[in-house]
Amino acid sequence: MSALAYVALGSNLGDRRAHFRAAWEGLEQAEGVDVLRRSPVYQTPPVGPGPQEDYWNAVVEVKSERSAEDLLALLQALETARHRERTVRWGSRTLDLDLLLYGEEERDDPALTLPHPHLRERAFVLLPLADLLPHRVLRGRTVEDWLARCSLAGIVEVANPWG
Ligand code: A4P
Ligand code: MG
Repeated sequence: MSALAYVALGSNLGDRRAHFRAAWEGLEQAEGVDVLRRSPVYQTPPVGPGPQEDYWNAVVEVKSERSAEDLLALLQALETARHRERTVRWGSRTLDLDLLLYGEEERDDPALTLPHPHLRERAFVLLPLADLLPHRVLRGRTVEDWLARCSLAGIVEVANPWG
């Protein structure tokens, strides 16, 4: 059994390019994960408390032979490898890897909610997801329809982000 899964990357602390590259390489090298496509990278104004740097955000499409739990465990290990510290909720972070979608799976477990709980309201995830999967339906609307309801103020594409 394998599933198409979508992973959101976010970073606003330290060397964002290096964190993104490490995430990309970590996924490429992981057993049971095939990286298929990556979205453009966007620089996005922070959503959350206090003064924070702008984020880089992107979405990566993978084919996963791993279960959803195993894939999340891999993402958390890759975050930890970039010295991610969990202090302030929605605060600055070196690297945030969220599992947005895992096949068609839906579940409400707080340890792993699918689709990702905030997916439908956040331009910083919907924009890169719409680049890869515009027509996927979430709760009665397509990804691009959800995106059309969000403000894109302050969001710009990063030139040559992986270079
Ligand atoms: N968890 C449950 N479901 C999932 C899932 N589908 N994917 C649990 C990943 N994790 C999931 O996550 C907290 C808990 O969520 C974990 O224990 C996991 O089991 P976390 O990564 O430790 O904490 P967090 O990221 O600080 O919290 P949260 O609520 O996930 O924050 P978000 O939603 O990731 O938001 N502004 C911009 N512009 N760009 C950003 O990327 N990111 C955030 C963080 C805030 N503002 C931002 C951005
Ligand atoms: Mg997170």
